[in-house]
Amino acid sequence: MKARNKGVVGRDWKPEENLPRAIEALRQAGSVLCTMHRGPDGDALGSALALACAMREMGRKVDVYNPDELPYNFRFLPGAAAVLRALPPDSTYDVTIATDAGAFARLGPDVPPVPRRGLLMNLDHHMTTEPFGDVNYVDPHAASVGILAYKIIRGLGHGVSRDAAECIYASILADTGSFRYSSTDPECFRIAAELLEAGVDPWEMTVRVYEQQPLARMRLLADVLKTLEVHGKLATITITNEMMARTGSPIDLTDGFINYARSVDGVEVAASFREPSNGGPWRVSFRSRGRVNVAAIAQKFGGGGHHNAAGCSIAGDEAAVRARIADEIEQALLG
Ligand SMILES: [Mn+2]
Repeated sequence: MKARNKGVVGRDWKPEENLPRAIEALRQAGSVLCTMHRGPDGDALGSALALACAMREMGRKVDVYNPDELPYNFRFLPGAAAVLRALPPDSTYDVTIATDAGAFARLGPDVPPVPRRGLLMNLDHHMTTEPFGDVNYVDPHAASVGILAYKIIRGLGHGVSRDAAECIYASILADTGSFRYSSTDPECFRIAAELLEAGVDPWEMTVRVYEQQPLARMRLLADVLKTLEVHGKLATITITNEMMARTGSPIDLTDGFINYARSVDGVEVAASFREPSNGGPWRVSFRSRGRVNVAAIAQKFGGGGHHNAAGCSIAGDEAAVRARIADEIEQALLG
């Protein structure tokens, strides 16, 4: 386990060498597929749509593909309505871009095989990402994958349109918690300033992303917060199938709930337990305040993520899963 952590977490991705490779591949591409991890979040979707916008503006043929529901509060983004849930079986591309994916296995089933997908480009900032691309432009220091998309668009010599700027800005909001998390750095403020100059309206973006929540989400939050437990520096919440069914919504409305658990004074690590739907594994998400690297914990269970935000899936009965997680977090807090 240690060797694996060492190999993956310590990898030198050489982003400054791979950015020009990504730019060159897209300069030569006539057709592009943009895709992202299943169950997309604001960064995965925003970065994919930013590149899709820019490549279409540059006259390229572009498809965007994800088989799952798009996150409710990011469906307003330019190009979101044209995201395909399935791809024609004979579709071919010069370049296939995967944003924020972490692993090839997290992409949808319709991603074409070699050679129909062309060059596979892995754009990511997870420290645990797998080098599954033909080009791996990975920068664990980037606040969001939208930052990488921004650098590619600029590198192509293309101005950032208002549409692309909104997608990039949304990706930064999503992954920095609106410029609050430790991923927030001078670079993302500088780029955000340029996005405002390109026409992004910050208040409009705030309203769209944070102040147009489905009522069902608020009701669900009330249910989930009743499950909050605090044991020392660990806080947990639990999301049951019964709670999800009561919302009557097919979409995942739980994004961000775990942050309430972490926000309790004195808590270092929060974990959220999502009950399996039909015999599948428990889905466990982690948030850290900074002392504990939760990506390393998630990795022990085959998952991954960032230092302060990660997740994994674990099979087993509820008590056993909780005990294993509590044990790992306790060890990490002692270390
Ligand atoms: Mn991301």
